[in-house]
Amino acid sequence: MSEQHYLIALGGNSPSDAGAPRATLHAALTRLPGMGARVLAASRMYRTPCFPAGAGPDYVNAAARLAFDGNPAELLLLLHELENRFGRARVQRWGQRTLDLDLLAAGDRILPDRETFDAWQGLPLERQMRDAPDRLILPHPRLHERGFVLVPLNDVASDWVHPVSNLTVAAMLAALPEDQVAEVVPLD
Ligand code: A4P
Ligand code: MG
Repeated sequence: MSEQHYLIALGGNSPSDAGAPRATLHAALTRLPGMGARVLAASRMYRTPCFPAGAGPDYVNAAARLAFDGNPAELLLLLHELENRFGRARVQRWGQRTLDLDLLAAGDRILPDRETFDAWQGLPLERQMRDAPDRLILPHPRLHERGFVLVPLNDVASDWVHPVSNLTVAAMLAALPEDQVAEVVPLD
């Protein structure tokens, strides 16, 4: 398979053996090339309040644009390997984590199909918090509604077009409530 372009999100809100979340995210980005994923662009690091509010410490979030010679499932496996390397324990869904790596998009592909994507995107909040998909959904069904995803993503892929809404990252970000954007604060 020829090289594909991917967008990923990075987040963490508890320390790993690499240090504080910011150091963990840096360490994860540094390891990607050795695993076959070239980092074409990496965003700034941001401090973001935990969502849902009060569920844990602030997060550090970032995003990156990657080139990878493999399919989305292969890249997700690699991301899970990295999560494991930095000691992520899946104790509670949406609980504290040392490193969360989400695949946001693979070009303009919709996976596994439009119907499944629509079902996950339309899920009410309490079901989102309870149920995790057992297969890869792309684009990530929540990316358009999260400041902690869109602000970093705008650093590296402001003109990427969402294949379902046809909106660019910049346009999705402009559609978010101002207070949600203001609470995403660059660390440097
Ligand atoms: N899966 C399906 N589609 C995808 C995809 N596009 N990317 C499957 C990654 N994984 C995908 O994910 C559960 C299952 O979803 C996986 O087995 C995979 O096959 P997970 O990473 O094990 O579980 P999770 O991290 O608890 O769920 P998820 O969906 O990644 O959680 P979210 O929605 O990312 O929420 N607040 C702030 N401020 N910043 C954050 O980064 N993150 C979360 C996690 C909550 N609050 C946050 C943040
Ligand atoms: Mg995840």
